[in-house]
Amino acid sequence: MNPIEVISLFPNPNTPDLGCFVRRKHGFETDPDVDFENVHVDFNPSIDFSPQYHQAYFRVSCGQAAFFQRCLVYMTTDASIPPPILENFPPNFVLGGDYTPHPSDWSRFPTQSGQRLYWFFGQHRDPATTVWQPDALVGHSYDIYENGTLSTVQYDDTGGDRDFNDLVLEVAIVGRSSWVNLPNAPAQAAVNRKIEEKGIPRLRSLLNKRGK
Ligand SMILES: [Ca+2]
Repeated sequence: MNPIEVISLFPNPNTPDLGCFVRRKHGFETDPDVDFENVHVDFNPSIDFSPQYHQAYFRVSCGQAAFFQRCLVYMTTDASIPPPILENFPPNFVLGGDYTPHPSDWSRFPTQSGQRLYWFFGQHRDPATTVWQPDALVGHSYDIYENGTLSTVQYDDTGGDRDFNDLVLEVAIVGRSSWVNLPNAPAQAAVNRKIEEKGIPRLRSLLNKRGK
């Protein structure tokens, strides 16, 4: 088994442990390198943050939409866009759904190493119809933290008013260190030998008295 796929070797908190805010790299903008039509891409390693291991978190933070809003989330190892045919290639996560947007809990992938790309497809549906539509536009702001990065991703559903507030996500990439790589405390071995000689006999004696 590949040790990096064993999630128990890494911390796995429910919320992204980004640490303290460091600086805002840029405010809201549509970046033609990572924002395409209704698709936003986050990736790691990046020029701002390149830990050996990383973990991606994402949630709906809000949205002011008359339509239902959802976001399909995919992870890939290269820059090939995941196909839209859900029957053949289901998303790894779906945020939102058949309701107008409201804040969600954080979802997350297991810790990864190497290059990973995270794709966020914003879509909407008029409740009076049955067909989901791609949103028209997406952009994001980008903040640097001690232990990661945070994108605030904002979609405009029809592109009619370009207010970019119909669906708002937060996407965090945090750094991870494996407990396997904890540095040793060399003096602990001598302490353990002392406990083995003097302490363990007392412990065993105590265990034998239990229940008598
Ligand atoms: Ca709008």
